[in-house]
Amino acid sequence: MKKILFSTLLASYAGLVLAQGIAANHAWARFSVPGMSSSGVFMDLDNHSDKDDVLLSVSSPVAMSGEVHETTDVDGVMKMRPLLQGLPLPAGKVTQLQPGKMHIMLMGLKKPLVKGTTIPVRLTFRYAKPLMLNVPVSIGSSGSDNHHMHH
Ligand SMILES: [Cu+2]
Repeated sequence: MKKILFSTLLASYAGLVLAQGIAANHAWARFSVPGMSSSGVFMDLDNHSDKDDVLLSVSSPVAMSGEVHETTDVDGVMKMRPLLQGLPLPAGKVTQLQPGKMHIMLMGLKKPLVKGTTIPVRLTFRYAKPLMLNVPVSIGSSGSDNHHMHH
């Protein structure tokens, strides 16, 4: 829990972006090093409309594709798998994308994500207008979150 709060603090300057009922707060992307093919993007998605929505797809010019993942514990090993139906965003609720939980994965990175830079990320919803975010790249928490994750 402490780690997650720290990550949120690091990313807090990402600010608030509104688009027809969905706001993305505290967005950040985990830095990557050469050779890493994927990295995570985390944020709070606030659906302050009165209609349930779904995050359908994610894309960024820095990656071949984007996926929404959930993390499950399979016999003590954390595994990630894509949410093929998209990520439900219940009306009036904040849905948190966090390391070790649900998250966005940028797959097939075209270049390393460099700390201190920002990357464009586009979110497409079932009802709300697409969101274009400039997501800051950060080291996040200790970096240990990913050690037990396997695709
Ligand atoms: Cu993942």
